[in-house]
Amino acid sequence: MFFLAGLLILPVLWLSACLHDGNSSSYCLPLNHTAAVMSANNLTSLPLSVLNRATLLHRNVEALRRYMPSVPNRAYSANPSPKNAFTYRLAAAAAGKHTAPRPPKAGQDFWNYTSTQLNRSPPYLRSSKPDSGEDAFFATTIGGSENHVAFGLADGVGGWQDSGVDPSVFSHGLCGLMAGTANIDDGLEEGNLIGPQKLLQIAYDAVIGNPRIVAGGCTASLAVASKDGSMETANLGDSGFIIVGPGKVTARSNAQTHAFNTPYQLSKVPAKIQAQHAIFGGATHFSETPAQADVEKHQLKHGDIVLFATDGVWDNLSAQDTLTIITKVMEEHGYWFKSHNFAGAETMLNESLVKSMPKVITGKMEDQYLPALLATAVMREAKLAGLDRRRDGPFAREVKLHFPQESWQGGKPDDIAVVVAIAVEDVQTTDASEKPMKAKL
Ligand SMILES: *[C@@H]1O[C@H](CO)[C@@H](O)[C@H](O)[C@H]1NC(C)=O
Ligand SMILES: *[C@@H]1O[C@H](CO)[C@@H](O)[C@H](O)[C@H]1NC(C)=O
Ligand SMILES: *[C@@H]1O[C@H](CO)[C@@H](O)[C@H](O)[C@H]1NC(C)=O
Ligand SMILES: *[C@@H]1O[C@H](CO)[C@@H](O)[C@H](O)[C@H]1NC(C)=O
Ligand SMILES: CC(=O)N[C@H]1CO[C@H](CO)[C@@H](O)[C@@H]1O
Repeated sequence: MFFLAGLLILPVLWLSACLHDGNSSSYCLPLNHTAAVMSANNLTSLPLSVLNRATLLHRNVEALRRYMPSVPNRAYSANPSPKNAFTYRLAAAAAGKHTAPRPPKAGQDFWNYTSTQLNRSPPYLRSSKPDSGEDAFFATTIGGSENHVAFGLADGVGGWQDSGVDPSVFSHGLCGLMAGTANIDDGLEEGNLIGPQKLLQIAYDAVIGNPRIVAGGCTASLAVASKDGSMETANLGDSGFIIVGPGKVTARSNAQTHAFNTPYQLSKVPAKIQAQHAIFGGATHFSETPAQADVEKHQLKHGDIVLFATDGVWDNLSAQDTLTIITKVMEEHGYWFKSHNFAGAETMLNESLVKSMPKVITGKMEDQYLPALLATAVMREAKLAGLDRRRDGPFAREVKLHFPQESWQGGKPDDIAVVVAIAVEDVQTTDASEKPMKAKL
């Protein structure tokens, strides 16, 4: 995987290799993005000749970079001006609808990720079925850049079970493909950051084209956040996100629904099922496309928290409930504090504490890693709210509104997934890549 990423960084030279050596079409394979994603999942399926050729090219380009720096001016400036740049700390937490509440355990109930950790293996975070049920999630750097991340989630549409289809295959497949696609994306080299809608489209096309994913559907909600703290989101259906600054929710997504409990959804309806429905009638399968996702741009500030969750959370917790949970964690650990010692005082961010969050996660830190603390706290509260039949969550209120004859008291049992990203703005001195160059000059 790592190797292939290196190979894909240089599309221009790769293309020229394609042209010069012309006749072997297999040389050009990685240029096709869909094909590249598929082969990234199975490196051994790339012909040996391609791999050897790629190694050679990769080495030559490294050599070129070293001896022919494209921006020589910066190397001469005695004191390059420091720039601020964002990096990201992330975590996911999940609970299947049938798992009883339990103390959260790393690798089972929550997973951590940073954009700043080198040589991680596996290179990106993605959900697998037994841990999160039909809800799926992912988090990854974009093309290995510590300043750019993509993350989000998808909620498998449960109704597919009636057709004998496992709804988790679609949602986990989609998230895995988004993670893999973003992780090897080479656009940054040319200054083109892939957007969340494009990422969703590529993964969706791959799911539709994948014969192993027979049918299914899911909602999708994701973001791409970058070096300058700008973030673009794409949201389709009733999963969604909030952005939280010290003491307040600064933005939230809108749910897209056709009707009560029927979210916008991506789906794959096999011809056989379509024909059956045409003849015998039956469930209507809604089928939106990534083009119908809500796309928004947001500017993050140092310490901002972006929290994505599936409807297993939003049916149970309002944005305000979620803020209360977040506030408790942030204050308990000293990340937020009250500006003065009186009630109603403004909430402030401990900027240096946020900056000191670990860049590399080791086993011992997991319990205190802030994004994981936040994700697990929200996941657990949603789970408990769901189990608490006396609590009237948003879902229960909606049921009462639409079906007053139902004596519904609690939430509906559902899978839960939460993804948290914290933006960390830090002074960047010089690029690491400039160091060897300076040494030579
Ligand atoms: C890219 O690869 C995919 C999968 O192999 C294939 O379906 C598609 O036609 C290819 N596209 C181009 C432009 O070659
Ligand atoms: C990878 O590709 C090889 C060769 O085509 C095949 O034998 C193997 O089963 C594939 N593995 C997976 C996990 O798809
Ligand atoms: C921020 O946190 C650090 C480390 O816990 C602490 O030493 C410092 O006093 C805090 N700053 C403020 C303004 O609370
Ligand atoms: C909250 O979601 C949980 C999990 O989906 C579900 O079990 C519960 O019923 C929901 N709770 C409420 C109050 O909606
Ligand atoms: C349980 C878990 O997810 N642990 C991971 C935390 O992050 C480090 C660094 O990415 C991984 O090595 C651990 O496996």
